[in-house]
Amino acid sequence: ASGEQTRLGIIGVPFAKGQGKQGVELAPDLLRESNLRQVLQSSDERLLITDYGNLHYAVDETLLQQQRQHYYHIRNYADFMACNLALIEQVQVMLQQNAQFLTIGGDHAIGFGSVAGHLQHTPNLSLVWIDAHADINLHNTSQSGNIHGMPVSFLLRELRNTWQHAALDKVAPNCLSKDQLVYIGLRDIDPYEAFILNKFGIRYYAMDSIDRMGVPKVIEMTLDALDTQNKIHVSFDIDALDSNVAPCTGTAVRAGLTLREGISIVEALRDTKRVQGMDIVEINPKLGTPQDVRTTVDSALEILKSMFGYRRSGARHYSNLDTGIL
Ligand code: NNH
Ligand code: MN
Ligand code: MN
Ligand code: MN
Repeated sequence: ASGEQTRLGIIGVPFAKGQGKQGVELAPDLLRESNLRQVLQSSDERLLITDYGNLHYAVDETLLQQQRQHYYHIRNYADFMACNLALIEQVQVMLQQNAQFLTIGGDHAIGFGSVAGHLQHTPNLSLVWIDAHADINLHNTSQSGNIHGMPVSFLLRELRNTWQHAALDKVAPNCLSKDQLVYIGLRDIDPYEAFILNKFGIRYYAMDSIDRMGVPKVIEMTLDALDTQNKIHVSFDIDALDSNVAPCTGTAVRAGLTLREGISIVEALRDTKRVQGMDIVEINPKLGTPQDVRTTVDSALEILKSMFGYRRSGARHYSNLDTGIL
C-alpha cells in the first residue's frame, strides 16, 4: 500500500501577536496532545504524516525600522512580518517534501505567510477563507489595529500597493487574484471591509446567503468560481463555526456555521482532490471552561478529519481489512 500514500506535513505556528488575547499560541501543542496525528491517521491509513514542530522566528532591525517609520499605528508589525517570512519558507519546504500541508495557528495573522508560501510553490492558487470575519482590513482602515484582521489584504494583487513599505514584491512576489478568492461564513464585516469587498467584486457567502441558499448551493457556486486547474488553499478560522460548538476563540460571533455545515463544506472541498494546503486558526484554550475547551478542540478535530480523509458515509480503504472474514 506504500505506493498510494499521500504525504501531509504539519507545522505549528504559536503566534498570538495578531490580536490582544493570550492563549491562541497554545493551540498547536493542545491539538497534538488531543491526538491529532492518531485521529488523522485513523481517518485515512494512506496518510503519511510528518510533524515539523513549531515555527520559530527572529525579528530583525529592518523590520523594527519599518514598524517605527510606517506601521507604528498597528500592533506588532515587525513580529507579524518576521513570523510570516519564516512561515513562507517553511511552507515551501513542506510542499517540496509533501503533497499537502496543514498550518496550525496561532491567530489568523499567519494566514498571510501560509497562503503566501503556498503561492510561491504554486502560483496558480485558489483560496477559500472560512471565517466569521473578512480579515481584509488595511493598516489605515482597521478599527482595532490587530493584524489578524488584515492578512487577506497582503495577498490580493489589487490591495498589495496599500502595503507599499512592506517590500511584498521581494518577500512574497506571487499574489492571489481576487476572482480566485471565496469567503464562506461571514457575519461580522467592518464597514471599510464591506466597501473593499464590494469595490473589487470579491465573492463572499455570508451567513445570510447560507440561510437563503443552503450549504450545497454555496459550495456549488464556490467551486464554479474557482479555476479547476488550480490547487486550493483552505484557511479555516474556528470562529466561522457557531460559538456553541467553538466557544474558545478570541472574537466569537453567534449564529455561525453548525458543525455539520462546517464538515459538509470541508468534505466538498476535499472531494475536489485539489486542496493542497489548510490552516486551522484562532483556537484559544485560555478562554472558557475546560468543557468549552474540549468542545472547541473536538470540533476542530472533526473539521480536520473531514479534510484529510474521514468519510461519514463509511467509504474508506480496505487494504488492512481484507483478512479473510468473508
Ligand atoms: N474585523 C475585526 C478587526 O479587524 C475583527 C477580526 N477578528 C477576527 N478575524 N477574528 O477573523 O479587528
Ligand atoms: Mn510539490
Ligand atoms: Mn480570521
Ligand atoms: Mn474570525
